[in-house]
Amino acid sequence: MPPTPRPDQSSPAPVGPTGSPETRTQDGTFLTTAQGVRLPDTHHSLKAGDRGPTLLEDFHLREKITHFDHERIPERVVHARGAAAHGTFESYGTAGKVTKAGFLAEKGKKTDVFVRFSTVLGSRGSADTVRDTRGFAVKFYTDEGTFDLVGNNMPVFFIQDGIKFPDIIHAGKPQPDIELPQAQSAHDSFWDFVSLHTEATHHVMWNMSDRGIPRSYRTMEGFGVHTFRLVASNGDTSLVKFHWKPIAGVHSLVWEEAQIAAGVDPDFHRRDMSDGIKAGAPLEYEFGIQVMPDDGTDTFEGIDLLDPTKLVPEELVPVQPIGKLTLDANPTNYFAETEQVAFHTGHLVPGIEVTNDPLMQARLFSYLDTQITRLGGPNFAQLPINRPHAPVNDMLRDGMHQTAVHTGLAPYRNNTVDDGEPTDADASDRGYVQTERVIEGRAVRANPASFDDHFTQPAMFYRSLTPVEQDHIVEAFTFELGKVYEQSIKERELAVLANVDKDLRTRVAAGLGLPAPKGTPPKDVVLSPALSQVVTTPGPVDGRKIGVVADENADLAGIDKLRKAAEKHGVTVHVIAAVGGLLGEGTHRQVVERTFLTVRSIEFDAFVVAGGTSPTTDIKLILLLQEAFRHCKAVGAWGDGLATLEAAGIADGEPGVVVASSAGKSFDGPLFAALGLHRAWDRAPAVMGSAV
Ligand code: HDD
Repeated sequence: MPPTPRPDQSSPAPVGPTGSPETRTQDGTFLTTAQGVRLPDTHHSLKAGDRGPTLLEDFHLREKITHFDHERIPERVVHARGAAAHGTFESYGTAGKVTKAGFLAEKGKKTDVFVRFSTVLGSRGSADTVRDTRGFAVKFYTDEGTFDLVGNNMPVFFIQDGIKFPDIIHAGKPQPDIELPQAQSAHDSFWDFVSLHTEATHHVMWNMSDRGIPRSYRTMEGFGVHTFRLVASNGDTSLVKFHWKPIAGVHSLVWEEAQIAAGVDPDFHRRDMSDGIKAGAPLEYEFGIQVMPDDGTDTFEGIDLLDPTKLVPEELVPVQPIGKLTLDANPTNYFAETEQVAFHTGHLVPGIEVTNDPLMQARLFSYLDTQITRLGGPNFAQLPINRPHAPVNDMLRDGMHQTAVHTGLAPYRNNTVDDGEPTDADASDRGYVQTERVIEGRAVRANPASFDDHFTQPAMFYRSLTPVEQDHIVEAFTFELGKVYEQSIKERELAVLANVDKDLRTRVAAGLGLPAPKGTPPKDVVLSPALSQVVTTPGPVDGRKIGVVADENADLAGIDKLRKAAEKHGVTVHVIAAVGGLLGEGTHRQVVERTFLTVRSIEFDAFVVAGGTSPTTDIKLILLLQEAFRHCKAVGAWGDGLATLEAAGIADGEPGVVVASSAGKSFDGPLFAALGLHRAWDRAPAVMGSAV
């Protein structure tokens, strides 16, 4: 299915003499120059004889090469690696009580969106599955102007004041001498920084948890991180935290999968998103808010709402659903859309305002500034992907890459020359009128004392997780610190962990072979079970993939039965065999999509051996099944397909192993249930070994 082209975001299109901006299709008859001159040949430069030197007069050669030389723009200084999709946000109308923002307040109102997911540290060509925070940036093209919610898949941030952002990023990016490592934090400078700046501890805990290696964008939560101020139509204000809850549930890779994927399929996440969209399984999330009173204290139940290293537990303030986001169209052109999209925390609409969070305040400066370098000047809002869908009537003029041909004589206010227009919009005209707030105080470079508690919430996070999730955190810390050269940095980080949790410190220290330092971890921490992502009842399986192992003797009709049932659940089924080509003939003929040589277990969420498949001792297949089993994925077989599982040492009766005598409901039901649990974690102690 070809990607659905989206409208060209053309509402207030900069109109040129020849009309509105064009979507350049590549299906015209003749190749032309950029000036529209038809070309006879683009394979041979103009030369003095077929063995002679090239002539400077070859304007086509010079235009083609010059343009090519300038094809790259500076990559984003952070979040360079990203993938995006178009979609729609539909409001439930439930936020109408707390905000006048039309796209949230009006029930059923639909708003176009463009969402870009990203990693933070890696460059544009780095792998998707590295351990890192993921960006979750949403551009809402509302009819009151564009609102950007530039969030992450973790609810807290490394630092409390934006002035430290260059420092944490310099520490996290590859070393300046030999530029390594790429796209990850397992190096001395990162751990040096975070062990010295203990406010980073909470975010580091999230990074070292399974949240740092999401299964897909579809199974990733999103957070606005900061506290925002919402303004209702009667002027009442409240403080909120924004959340994106994936309908498919929150799920992650296991670390070994993430590492394998980085080599086998560095595009793992972007491929998953675009394949899913093409297969008709859109990515879906519920938008939600936690609402706290705006009582002038900027705190709630002892939590400083201006401190971006703190979250508000959902048990304390439940997330209220206010709308649904559906991503159902891939970009038409990566560069034009995904690369050139410009997010800015200052793109706000009436009804949504900022708070004094010092991280947020710095961001309000940084995003606009960075686009000017990245996109070559101040007119980036005229790029099709950045054009608001609300009418634009600004007085911004000229500048690099000006594509609008503005009319009028008076780009200033007040004027009489252009009949006094444009005019000011007050709140009743849906103008953005900032809510008055009292700001007074001494100019100081200081944090409030409440910012000093760096350990209670990291302890809450660790202790609220299940044992298997805690094991993963221990392993991640041990892995990352194990890559650090400087002993003193490892010891300092262990001292930090000693102030979070005794068990965590002891196990990581044991893994590193270092003494466990003393600390004062917080006691009596109130837990938040909502932080765990392990599910005990099956969730949705849309977008998941099942690999079916088969050969020419396999029950091909059974594979079709499974495929039919899978389609109803938004799941795709792919046949894997020893060699490529077709299996069988007639209606149940199967196309082999992967061979034992081209498949890796990370591609699939479950593996099944079709009945009738002859048992094989092919080592590649055995390793494939064992790998899936080791990663706690659902595996299964019907009929005598079981023999192949047994050859790989996988027995009927193990957790997450689905076996039935034939294809059909008795097999599909338990298989989709196992898939809906994401992993058979009960198997973990036996197959993954215990963490330290
Ligand atoms: Fe940032 C990009 C998220 C703090 C400065 N940031 C960027 C993107 C995301 C975030 C998702 C990628 C947007 C895209 O897809 O184009 N950033 C966050 C979150 C933060 C945060 C959730 C903390 C809560 N960022 C932050 C601070 C600063 C920046 C404190 C600077 C003071 N961020 C930038 C930037 C980037 C950026 C340098 C790089 C490219 C861009 O903006 O457009 O301006």
